[in-house]
Amino acid sequence: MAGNRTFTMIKPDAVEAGNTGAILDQITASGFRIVAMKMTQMTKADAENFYAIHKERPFFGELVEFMTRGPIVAAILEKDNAVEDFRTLIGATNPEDAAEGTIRKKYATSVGENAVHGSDSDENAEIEGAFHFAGREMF
Ligand code: RTP
Ligand code: MG
Repeated sequence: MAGNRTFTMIKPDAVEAGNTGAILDQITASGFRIVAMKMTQMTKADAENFYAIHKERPFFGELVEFMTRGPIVAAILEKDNAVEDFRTLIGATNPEDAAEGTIRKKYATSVGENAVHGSDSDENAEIEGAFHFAGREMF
């Protein structure tokens, strides 16, 4: 069975630190199939739109600044129970609270610079995947 989909970004901190390969390896070793993937850099407008839900939060400006400071790796992933299982794989937002072995525990350096994004619902996975990829880029 094909399963369902989630959307991820390897964030600028993890790309800068050279952790892209190790993170992708952990993702695929955990049973996720890559449906779409690219390296790209978000503009300020892209990040403001992508994170519009957080625009009233005190960390919004910092988040936009961080997410646009260098390239990211964006990907759509497929697995049974993809959204929930991927959130488990990445761990809590704050790496201090993340479980041992999770991607954020291993690679995040702070609550803001936390290495990876994972969609929080099937609906948002669809919206976020469509934000970054055209249909012909999904396989
Ligand atoms: P994400 O959306 O990136 O997968 O992370 P999340 O669901 O675990 O966390 P969320 O509440 O959606 O926050 C989005 C991103 O904003 C940054 N953040 N900074 N300085 C802070 O207190 C703070 N809180 C959140 C993080 O980069 C977080 O992943
Ligand atoms: Mg979130």
